[in-house]
Amino acid sequence: MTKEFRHFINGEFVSSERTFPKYSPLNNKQIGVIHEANKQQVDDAVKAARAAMKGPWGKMTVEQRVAKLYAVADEITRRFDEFVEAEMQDTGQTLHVMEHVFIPRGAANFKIFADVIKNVPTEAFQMETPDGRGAMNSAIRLPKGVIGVVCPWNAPFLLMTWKVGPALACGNAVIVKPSEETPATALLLAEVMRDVGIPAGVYNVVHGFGPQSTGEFLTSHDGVDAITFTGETQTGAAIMKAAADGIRDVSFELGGKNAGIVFADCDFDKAIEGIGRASFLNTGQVCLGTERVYVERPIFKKFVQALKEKAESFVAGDPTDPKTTMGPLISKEHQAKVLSYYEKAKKEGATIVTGGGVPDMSGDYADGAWVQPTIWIDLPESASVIQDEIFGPCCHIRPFDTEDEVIELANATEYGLSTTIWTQDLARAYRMAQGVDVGITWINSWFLRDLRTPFGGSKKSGIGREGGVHSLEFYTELRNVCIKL
Ligand code: NAD
Ligand code: 6OD
Repeated sequence: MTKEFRHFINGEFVSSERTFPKYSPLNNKQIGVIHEANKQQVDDAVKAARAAMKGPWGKMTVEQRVAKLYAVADEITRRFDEFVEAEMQDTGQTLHVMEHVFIPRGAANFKIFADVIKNVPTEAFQMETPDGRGAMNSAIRLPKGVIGVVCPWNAPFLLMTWKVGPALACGNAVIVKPSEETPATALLLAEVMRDVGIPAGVYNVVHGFGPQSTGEFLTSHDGVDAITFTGETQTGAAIMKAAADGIRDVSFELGGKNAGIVFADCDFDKAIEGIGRASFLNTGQVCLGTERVYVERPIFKKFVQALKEKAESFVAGDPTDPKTTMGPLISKEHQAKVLSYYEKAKKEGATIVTGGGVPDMSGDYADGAWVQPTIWIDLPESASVIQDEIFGPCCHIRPFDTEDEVIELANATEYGLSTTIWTQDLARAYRMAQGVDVGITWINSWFLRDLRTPFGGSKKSGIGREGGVHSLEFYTELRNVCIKL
């Protein structure tokens, strides 16, 4: 049955005249129709959000908001299987990653920020004044207003709620623009919001594309007070230009070309497991993933052989089958992009350790967006697969000899999102953490998340930090109140 993905504006599901098809990444068959919001509908959503800020939502106490966000989290958990199924259909990704990472994180994103807002202290200074009576100077936090939330397709529910959770906890209203590839879970969340009694207009969803479509209409709307965006660096630049009109604040989580660094003294099996996840989880479609691996020379050959075995152990297929460990890429278009890099690597002289093409998927899955997990060695650092973010299940591995050398290699990119470092020498690990220019350093781990910590990228990987109290910096306006005593 073909699904219809409509907008959610002012508490109602709304259609558009224009629609476009949604294809399954598993077999490229159409599974739905997505409505494309026009300027008027985006304007309706903005007006609804602005009205909600003046209505009951804007008047709620923190405690009442916190109770509502807990109810949202509990309702997501109650409808867990529906969220898993919807996200699996949109992305083709495995049951395991849905059940253990993406959907539980969606629920957690509401609880963690409800707890943060409940517990964050107010800053206050007692001042002396010439009359001896003094003044009390405090900083109060107010919601920023209407937030435009523009999302990617690679972990749709986790990444959307990572923004919607803190935005609502801080008392804002939101308009979410999901990726045109992944409309489903934003709408399930709309049902949840309605059912737990989040007032109409607080949470709105408008579907469509980016340029000259819904994304651009939203980010250039002067009724949107701030824009939070996760996606490609180039798109971030376009959104920043739109936000410049009206001097609106932006929070950006952008692309990456992250280095994995493995020293000879590492726990070898754990390093293989960790780099295997960092390079191949979610079919390599994780912004924090590792497409460049640097391995200390004494263990280089052994590492390449072991990571090859790891790559070849992935089982592609039906995502609902617990034995499946790798899904397809998001779309045929993205498959063509990733395969074009597989060709470039060949032309640039790579030795292909494993993969390099499309797996043999017979039957219903023959036309899906599948690619093989792929490992290359022997390329110069100037090669395009070492320079460009591919966003596929692939990595290049290169040997290194010294700490200084590997820091220089790791930093030779315009990105600065994350790194994963494997060594048993923690003094060295800390030196490395200071030397590699990234926002997030994992030592003997990867994608181990504590939602209270700052998350974000350096260089062209982002602007600002999200997580814990850091999210409050973006989602609230700090106001200084000075009381003369
Ligand atoms: P994308 O930039 O193509 O699209 C993201 C969203 O922006 C979509 O909703 C799209 O419709 C919208 N958009 C595109 N052009 C727009 C415009 N001109 N104005 C307004 N909206 C516009 O990214 P993607 O392909 O969906 O996602 C993959 C990218 O996201 C990768 O580069 C990845 O590294 C990055 N990413 C980063 C993080 C992080 O935390 N740093 C997390 C996940 C993904
Ligand atoms: O865990 C998170 O909070 C987060 N933003 C993850 C990003 C994953 C990118 O693909």
